Amino acid sequence: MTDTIYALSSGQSPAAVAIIRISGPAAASTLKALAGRVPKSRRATLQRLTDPASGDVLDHALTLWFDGPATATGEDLAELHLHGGRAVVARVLRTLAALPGLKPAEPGAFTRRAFENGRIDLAEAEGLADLLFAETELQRLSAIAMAEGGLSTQVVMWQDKLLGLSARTEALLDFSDEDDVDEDAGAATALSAEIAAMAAEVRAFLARPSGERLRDGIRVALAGPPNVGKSTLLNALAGREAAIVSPRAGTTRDVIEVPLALAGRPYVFVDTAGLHAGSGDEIEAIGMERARRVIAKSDIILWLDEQSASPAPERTITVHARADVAGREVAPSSADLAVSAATGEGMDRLVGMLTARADALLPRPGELALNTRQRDLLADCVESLVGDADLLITAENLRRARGALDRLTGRAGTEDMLDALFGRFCIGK
Ligand SMILES: Nc1nc2c(ncn2[C@@H]2O[C@H](COP(=O)(O)OP(=O)(O)OP(=O)(O)O)[C@@H](O)[C@H]2O)c(=O)[nH]1
Ligand SMILES: [Mg+2]
Repeated sequence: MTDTIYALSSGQSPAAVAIIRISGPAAASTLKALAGRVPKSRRATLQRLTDPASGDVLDHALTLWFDGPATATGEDLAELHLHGGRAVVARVLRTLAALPGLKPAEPGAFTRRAFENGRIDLAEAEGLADLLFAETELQRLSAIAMAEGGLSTQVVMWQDKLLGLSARTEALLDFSDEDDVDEDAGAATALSAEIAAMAAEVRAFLARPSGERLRDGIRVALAGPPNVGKSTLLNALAGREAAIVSPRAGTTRDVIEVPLALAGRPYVFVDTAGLHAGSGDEIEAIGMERARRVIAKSDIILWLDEQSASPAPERTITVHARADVAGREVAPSSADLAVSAATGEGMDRLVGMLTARADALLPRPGELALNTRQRDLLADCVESLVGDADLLITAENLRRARGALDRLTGRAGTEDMLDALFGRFCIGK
């Protein structure tokens, strides 16, 4: 028998309203114990909640009752909309803890139950998780596409197609006509062509920008020689003193990461130690080594040096910094733009250039973006989508491709169905 779980589902108190959710078989008896009766399903009801042990009044709350299984968790579900004071919430949680069959929910337990009860699949659960952590509008749009089942719908279509291809392979195997080898070979070739077409379709989906950049931010390195204004530029972009700035060369030694949204795009700016040829001291050498690693891993490099070329020109915006300083008013042609963190000159243009580069790396608004897990499984699927002259091998390849798609949604539906289907009878026999 499953436990009934409960948790504060709204933000931290104090707040105007606090929502406690209760999901599981004892949700109805819990509501009855607290409010005297279970209100009408799906109708907000004002009820007086009391502690059944002491008779103390807990709160006058709006209660909601959803009878399962057509609920968010797939179970009976109750919501208590309490006054959001700390003591109110603490006392109600304590009262719930004392009731039989109830236990506090682990993180994600409500969503987990929704998955286990078939209300959502894995890809949708991942979308929900992203939605909760979305900080920019772009992240929200992509997460909602995933949570609404955008990827799942696509996967179901591929699963259907694969099932059809599998069934045809099995049929060819069973009906293979030893007298007409040519006809069999022709059918196998046609099948292979269709499998290749499907592989191309999945591969095209894989070519989309990844969801990680959208979720974690585009990594932008601030790099170049010492004392050119890297940290000052970071602070100007961030609008706060994130990094120490000083007239001394070699001020920044370690790597400083600052997550930042600019023009609605998520970034992580990474300030680095100035690079120079001199030996310097040991700590400086370590700092430079770290800077090189940051540069290697960055999506975009803001290279604050027009004398030397960036180590990765294709990912670089060359910045002529400190453009307000006497003698630096004119940017050399090697620079993409001139900026001054002191006067703000060129800052809008810099953000514009970053936005253009970011948009090439990020999914379009509302476009589905795959995370690493989904990407790996789709890659497995593509790898298995190969037709072979030996139909037994083709059948096995298709089975593996189906397995990858099943793992993507966390549902082994098609595999179960095929086992049942092909286990019961054999075509042609
Ligand atoms: N006038 C003017 N001075 C600037 C500007 N940007 C930076 N500076 C000055 O240049 C000096 C070096 O700036 P930093 O931001 O510390 O340079 P950095 O590249 O981070 O230096 P390291 O960390 O030592 O490699 C400081 O004295 C800053 O005040 C600017 O846009 N205008
Ligand atoms: Mg610095």
